[in-house]
Amino acid sequence: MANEATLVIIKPDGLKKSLTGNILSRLAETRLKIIASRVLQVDEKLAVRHYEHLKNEPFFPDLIKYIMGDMHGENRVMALIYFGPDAISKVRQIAGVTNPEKADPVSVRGAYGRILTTGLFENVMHASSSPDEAEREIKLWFEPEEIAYELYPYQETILNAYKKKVWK
Ligand code: DAT
Ligand code: MG
Repeated sequence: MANEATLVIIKPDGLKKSLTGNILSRLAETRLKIIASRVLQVDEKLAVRHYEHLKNEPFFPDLIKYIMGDMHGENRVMALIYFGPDAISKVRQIAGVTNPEKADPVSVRGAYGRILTTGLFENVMHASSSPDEAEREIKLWFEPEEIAYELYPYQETILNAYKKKVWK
């Protein structure tokens, strides 16, 4: 089994329902390593890029609102990278299938997800579904320096006019 990296996002409903501990405990069953984590607010640009493969779906506008936290008054998500043998399918197994009604009741989506009356699947967590998707998503959500492992090639560059926030 080859080592793989996969992106996990605990979505705003997961934070609102205080499920981060439960989900991380479930993911610990995989024996994979966490090699990055951050809590952040998702802006529209990141949301649209993350879900760009779904932009023609009727539920796309709701999906963007959902991941940005607009449906929960909760604009945080927790993003993590898990790494190890067969990481993608191990994490998808714990997550359960996309539709929470069809997901194994013991999976995270089966136990905690729901379907909104609009039809949107509110399914608590995201998990990458292929190595190519994982690489695309990880590069979208994390900088090389935020990952405690050299996953993909990077280069060093000097940015003179780079605006950076520093503590006062
Ligand atoms: P997954 O998150 O299992 O990889 P996906 O990438 O196809 O599934 O879709 C991303 C999210 O969009 C999914 O987690 C919930 C929502 N979604 C997908 N298909 C849907 C559908 N048919 N109806 C409502 N929401 C859907
Ligand atoms: Mg997907």
